[in-house]
Amino acid sequence: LSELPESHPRYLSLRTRHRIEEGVEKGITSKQGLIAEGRGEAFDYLLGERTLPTADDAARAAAAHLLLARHPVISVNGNVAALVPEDVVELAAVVDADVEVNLFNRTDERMQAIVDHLREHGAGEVKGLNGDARIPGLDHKRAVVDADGIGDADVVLVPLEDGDRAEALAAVGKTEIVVDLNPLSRSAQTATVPIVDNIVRALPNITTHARDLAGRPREELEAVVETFDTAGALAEAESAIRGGRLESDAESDPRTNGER
Ligand code: PTJ
Repeated sequence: LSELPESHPRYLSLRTRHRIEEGVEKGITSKQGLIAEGRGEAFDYLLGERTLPTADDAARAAAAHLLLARHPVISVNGNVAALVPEDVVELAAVVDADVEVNLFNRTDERMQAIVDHLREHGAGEVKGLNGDARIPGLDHKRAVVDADGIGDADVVLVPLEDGDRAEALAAVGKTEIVVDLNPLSRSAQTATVPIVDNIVRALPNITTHARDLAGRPREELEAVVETFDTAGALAEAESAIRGGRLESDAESDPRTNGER
C-alpha cells in the first residue's frame, strides 16, 4: 500500500481495506471481519462514499445523546479497533464515555489484543475483560459484558453490530446508537439513532458535533435528540443506495462529478 499514491481514486477505500488486513494479521480482527468489510465497501460505493446530510444529522443526534447520558459506553469490536482506534479514544474523551471491547466472536486472545491495541493508541482504562454480566436473550459468548460497563450503561454506541445483539441491547432498554452502512440491517432498523455512514467518517463527525454541543444547555441537547427523524434518515439512505436522486446530491457525488 505504501506504493499507492494518495491521488489514486480508490486511495481511501484501499487504505481502509489495508487496515482490516493488518487487523487480521495482528489477531485483532476476525476473518468474518473481512467479509463485513467487503459488504460495507459495496454499500459505501453505492452511497458515493460520502456522508449524507441525514447521516450528519444522525451524528449530531448521537453526540447529543452521548453528552446527555448518565453513563455512555463506546463498544469496540475487531473491525472498529483496526479501522479507527484513535477516533474511539478521542470521542470517549470528549463525551466522557467508557470504552469497552465487546466481541461477536469472543476469545480471550482477541479481547486482550484489542485492549492492548487501544491502549497503544492512547486509551486509558479499557473495559470488557471482566465479563461479569450478561445481556439477556443471547447465547453465552456474545452476551458477555462488564457489569460496570455496558451492563450499567444507559447509552451505548455500537458500531458495526450484528442484528441479534443490537436487538437484545435495545430490549433491555438501552439507548442504542448504531453505525452501519446497510440501512436495511436489523441493527440500523433497531437503533434509536442509526448512522448510515462509514465508521471512518462517522466517528470523527460525532466528535466534531460533540465538541460543538458540549456545554450547551440540556434543553438544547434534548431538542437535537427529539428533532432527529430516524425513519427519514433510514429512508434517505436506502433511496441513495437504490440510485434515487436526492435534493442535496447533485454536486457532491465523487463518482460522477454531479452528473448522475
Ligand atoms: O470483532 P467481532 O468478533 O465482534 O465481529 C465483528 C463483525 C463485524 C465481523 C460482526 O459483528 C459481524 O459479523 O457483523 P455483520 O453481521 O457482518 O454486520 C456488519 C455490518 O457492518 C454490515 O451491515 C456491514 O455493511 C457494515 N459495515 C461494514 N464495514 C463498515 C460497516 N458499516 C460502517 N462502516 C464500515 N467501515
